[in-house]
Amino acid sequence: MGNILDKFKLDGKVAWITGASYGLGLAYALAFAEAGAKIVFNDINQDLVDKGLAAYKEAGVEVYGAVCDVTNEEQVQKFVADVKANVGSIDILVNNAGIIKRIPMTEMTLQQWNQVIDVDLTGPFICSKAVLPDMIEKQSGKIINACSMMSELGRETVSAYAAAKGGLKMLTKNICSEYGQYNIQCNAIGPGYIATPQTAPLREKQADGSMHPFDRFIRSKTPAQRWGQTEDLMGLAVFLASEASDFINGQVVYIDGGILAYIGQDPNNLDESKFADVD
Ligand code: NAP
Ligand code: GCO
Repeated sequence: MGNILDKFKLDGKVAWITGASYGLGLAYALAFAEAGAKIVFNDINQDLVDKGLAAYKEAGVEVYGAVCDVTNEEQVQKFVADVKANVGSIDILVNNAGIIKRIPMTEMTLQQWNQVIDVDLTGPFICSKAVLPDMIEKQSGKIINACSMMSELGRETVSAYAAAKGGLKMLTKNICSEYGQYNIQCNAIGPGYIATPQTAPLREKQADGSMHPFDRFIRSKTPAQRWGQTEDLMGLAVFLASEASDFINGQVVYIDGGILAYIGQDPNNLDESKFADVD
């Protein structure tokens, strides 16, 4: 047996990370590139794709990027065909693109509900369906879904998001069940509360300069007493994308600083002086 670290290498693999202009998707892509993969990404509009291209260029990573709405099957099929023609067939898919709408359920419109379900649950269905045929033909493939604390827990105002992420957990298990026979592994990353633009509203300082109540609350529910950083997730992403995880399938791996293991403490007991600014 060679060096065990060779099992974590992604050399020669084509990795597609959806919605990867910034945030967690960008972090996954940079980690995959460092592990040897060729990176392809999409985002919802050209401005975001350009933002992503600039970020990858600054990081010294050559990528293929294009506009593609993950809820539009025609755009997704074309994106996958263009990638196959220009880069190669996709070996690794990270269904990262996602949105959230924080609205009390009784005030949420059906359109708002459908928008979240379409991106966060139907999008991964569309993208996975587009890459599976080549993975089946190659008898090899990795699909990694972006689950969440809300794949296990509910909270006020995120009904559509929790329903989508709960459904995504089961889609992960079903892709495993249906395509594991072709040496295709479908797992999910379940991040805790990570400091990205998506969670920025939950960390904004109050007018008087004090912590956002939700910031204090989440720290009281997290043994690490901190928000996750995108860097915290990179190692797990590479692991799930590599041959090191070939016998792991249908799992959601939670990377949450201990939230799901901990009943939490009184937020008022927290020593705020210990907290470095998150971002
Ligand atoms: P983010 O900062 O909001 O980035 C999401 C990316 O997906 C954005 O570039 C977004 O574009 C793009 N996107 C949205 N709709 C799309 C569509 N229809 N087609 C293509 N791209 C689309 O989110 P994040 O915090 O990096 O999170 C990434 C994923 O991890 C999401 O699925 C999220 O639910 C999940 N997650 C995040 C956390 C966290 O604490 N941050 C924790 C658990 C799970 P726009 O800028 O136009 O929205
Ligand atoms: C929220 C947050 C969470 C995180 C993440 C937690 O409003 O509660 O946005 O949903 O994004 O999904 O794992």
